[in-house]
Amino acid sequence: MVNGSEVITIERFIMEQERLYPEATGELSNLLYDLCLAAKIISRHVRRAGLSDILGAAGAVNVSGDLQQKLDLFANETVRNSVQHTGRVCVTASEEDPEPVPVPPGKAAGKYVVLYDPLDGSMNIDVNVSIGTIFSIHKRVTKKNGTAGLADCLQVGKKQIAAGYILYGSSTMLVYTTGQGVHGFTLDPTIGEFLLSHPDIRTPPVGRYYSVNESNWNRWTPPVQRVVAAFKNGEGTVQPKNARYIGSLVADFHRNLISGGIFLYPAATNYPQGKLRLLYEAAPLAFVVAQAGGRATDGCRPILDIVPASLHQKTPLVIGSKDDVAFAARILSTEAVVGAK
Ligand code: AHM
Ligand code: MG
Repeated sequence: MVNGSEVITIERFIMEQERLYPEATGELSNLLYDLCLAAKIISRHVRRAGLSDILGAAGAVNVSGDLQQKLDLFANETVRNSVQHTGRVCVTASEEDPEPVPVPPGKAAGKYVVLYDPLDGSMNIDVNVSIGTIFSIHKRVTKKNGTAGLADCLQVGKKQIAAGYILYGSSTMLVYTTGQGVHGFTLDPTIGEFLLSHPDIRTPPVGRYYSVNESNWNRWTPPVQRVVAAFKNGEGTVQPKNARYIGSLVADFHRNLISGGIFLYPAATNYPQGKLRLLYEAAPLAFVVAQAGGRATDGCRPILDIVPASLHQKTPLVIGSKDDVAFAARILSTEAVVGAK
């Protein structure tokens, strides 16, 4: 925790982590700083959202059919511009771009791939509720001398090099992992620095909360209904939990990460593959939660084991405290098989 004058900036923290790896070139550290810069710029805009003419829909519809908000577009460009011109990244892919965006010809292409959801929970922008940015970093897999593209983006979650999110909540926080635990930083707006506030986050094995959009009840399969009913009313060793649902994945996930809980966005008749996207929502948060001692599944497989087939692929998502996710996975995988017979 930050106390008195002993503050640890994110820059110092990342540098100290890097020193643990003599072979590190510093490129990943610099890429993380690039993302910090994007976070600060987006945060500044989010904080001024009610004051400037940036509220409301931009009028376009993205590849998932959502109405794009102006802040979504701003955040999308901001992240891309922050990482694409430094020679550390070869391609980016975002919820708001239909195709991967390689670094422009003539610019140096680096060894990293950045996938991101620029502004998650965007329907909450206009009502002043927490929103976030999610990012996932992979290493390039295509040859250095060609143009990077889709093949670099379609990588299994367990190959992520780093992942994290920025939460624009009552304060702005950046939480990330490089596979060495999960660390959280809070932006001090008076000095413009992210300061270490939550070192080595561990999520409780059993959560206090369950988070799901229960208005979808009649669209769920019986196994999903049984799981949600168990978290609501208790079943066997599962104690009843408190319900909390913000409708911004980052915010719901963050609360559950810190306090313990389970977030579910299962498949439903209106979302046969689930609603959330594998590459830039589910997989990065699955990496974070795994590093904090939690779990994530689509009901049958660990999220980190799913091999993506397309850029904007959706997945059912059950994520959070490990015992709660294990309970859900047990019912979802066995009852789904019984139901299919
Ligand atoms: P998006 O805002 O990036 O499109 O993300 C989708 C959001 C998630 O943040 C959230 O968990 C979910 O959609 C809420 O969906 P619903 O309104 O169906 O409960
Ligand atoms: Mg999203």
